[in-house]
Amino acid sequence: METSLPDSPTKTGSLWKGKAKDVTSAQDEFGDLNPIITYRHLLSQNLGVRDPLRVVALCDSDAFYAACEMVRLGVDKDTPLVVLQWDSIIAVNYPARKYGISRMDKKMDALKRCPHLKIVHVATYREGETEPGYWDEVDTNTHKVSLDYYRRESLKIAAMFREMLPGCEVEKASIDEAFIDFTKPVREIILQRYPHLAQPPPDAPFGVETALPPPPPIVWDGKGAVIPVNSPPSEDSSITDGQISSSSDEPGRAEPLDKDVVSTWHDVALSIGAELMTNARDAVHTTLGYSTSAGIARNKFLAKLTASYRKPNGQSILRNASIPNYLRPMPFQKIRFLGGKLGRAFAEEYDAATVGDLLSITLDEMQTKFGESSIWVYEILRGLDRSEVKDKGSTLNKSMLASKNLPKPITNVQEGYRWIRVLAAELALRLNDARNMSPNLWPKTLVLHARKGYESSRSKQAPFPYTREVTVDIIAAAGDKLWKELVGTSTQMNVTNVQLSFTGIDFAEAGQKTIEGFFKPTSKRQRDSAELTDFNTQAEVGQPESSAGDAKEDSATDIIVSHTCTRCKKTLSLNLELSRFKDSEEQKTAIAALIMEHDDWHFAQDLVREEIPIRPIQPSASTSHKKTPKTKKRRKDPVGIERFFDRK
Ligand code: DCP
Ligand code: CA
Repeated sequence: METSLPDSPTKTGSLWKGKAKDVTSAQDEFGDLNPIITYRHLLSQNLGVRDPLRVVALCDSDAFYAACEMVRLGVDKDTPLVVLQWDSIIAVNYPARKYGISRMDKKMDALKRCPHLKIVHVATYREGETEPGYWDEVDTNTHKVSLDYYRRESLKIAAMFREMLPGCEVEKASIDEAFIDFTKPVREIILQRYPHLAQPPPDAPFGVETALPPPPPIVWDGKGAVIPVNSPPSEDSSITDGQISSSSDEPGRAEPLDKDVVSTWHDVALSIGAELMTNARDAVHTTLGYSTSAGIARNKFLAKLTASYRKPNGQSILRNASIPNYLRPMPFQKIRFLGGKLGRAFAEEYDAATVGDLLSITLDEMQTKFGESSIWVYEILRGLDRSEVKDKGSTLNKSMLASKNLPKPITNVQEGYRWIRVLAAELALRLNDARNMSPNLWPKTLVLHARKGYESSRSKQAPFPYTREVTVDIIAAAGDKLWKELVGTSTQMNVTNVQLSFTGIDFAEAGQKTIEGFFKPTSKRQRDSAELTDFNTQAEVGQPESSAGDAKEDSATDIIVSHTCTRCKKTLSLNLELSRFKDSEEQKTAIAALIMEHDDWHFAQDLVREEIPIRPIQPSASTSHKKTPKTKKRRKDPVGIERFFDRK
């Protein structure tokens, strides 16, 4: 979309003026770093990822889990603190990092380095408890880690960004990171501050296609560290997690400015993005107590690389002009997705270590050796990333998973029930958290996975009926049922990982607001879709069809419910003497109990006749996970770049 005009005014202010050779190579290698920005670019509403005024930030919380614990405990900001998960340190606050403590250390080693270190073990679910807690004694054999508190704090931070940054797109990228697209509000602010740009002057030679006049000087002070154009990152920089970070203790310190590099309108846009980012980060700090670090650049990939240039509590800006010297010395294997097999293959193939080493490889050559999709690598090495910042805040999280690796494997059926209860507690808490925002969320399916050693897992699933209150008991009862099915007649097993998950989470519609919705569909079609196949049954109703669709949460007092089992065709009726049931919840529980009881009866019958239609987990490794030919799908061998990624 960018327009190149031969005699554009900004052309004379080229970043690469006087360095003809550099102009060619940098522009070739890194795309158009100084595109001509016209009135049309500024006045267009929606230029998307090709917008030459695009401003994206990545904001990452500093020492996040440790910061959450500091907020919870109200400890002083200078107290060294680490968060422990069993024996391993998973988060280290910055005061503790001064003692040389890192995430890889063991608790005892960390204490040797800093005897007054505050050590907090992450919250855990303890068997029999419905809420996670911080206990004096934790044991991986009986407890399960809970990250719920960190998730909640993370949601608060994202909500504050959304509130503070109207018009920005905010995409939560991980538990402590968010991408923010500032392009839209930045464009509005440019137009407010420089109203003469609202339309091209009457003598503009190309109308809206005329380039904007030269930008005003930019005051970068207080906006963050501007990554230098001409010098590579300073000596004390180190690269962690694919990002260059500096050991500077001066958060927000600006680099000396590159005097000979002319500012562009994109720089103006970056500086405005930086102002907005600073305000939002300050709000998070003062209101919620979390310090963050941000990187601001032309796209997501570069914003992420920039975010850890100054940490903690820092903000860094990568001007387009600084991209070449910032990227060239970077070890490419530190870039996300280039750390594994693929990165090693590139390193070997081209005897290369840095991004600069790979820039001479043509796209053709790369694609011949690594497949068509390696265009992705080709572009990333050049700092090009066209991925959008997408606010998924309003999109529903379709699933929730509670998982436990079992250092002490489950060896008998009873132990399975215990773990299912622990996992059910986590799911109940997470679903109810989500229901605080959207009260009618309905996880339509409950899935139980069990894995033995390194074998692929086996699973069972069943529809999960809508209930207004989803308690640990309800989930555990449904989970127990799946466990029963999964283990079948086995008395011995060796399960090393167990997972319980909700999938197909959706908003329940009016007619499905309670389980009653299952029992009083209005039509055949609705009846067919009102599966309750958890119990291999189909619901039927003795209610006049006309009023059946109007189910309200508490208005089920006059419903007559019956239920036909698809296995034996027996009709189970809940004899509704109205006075027996206080409310619809009780009715619901009663019918569910009736069905479960009936299903249990079938289960017992099957056991006696050994007719259980599922395969038990066998203790023997050689036979247990063989799939029947029917279910076995032949996996296509990976081709091209896919060869370098492990299938999970
Ligand atoms: N985390 C974890 N195990 C890892 C990496 C991270 O449990 N191997 C958790 C703990 C971290 C949180 O995720 O607090 C965020 O991870 P970061 O990599 O962003 O690390 P921090 O936020 O702790 O530190 P930094 O200030 O370097 O971002
Ligand atoms: Ca972080």
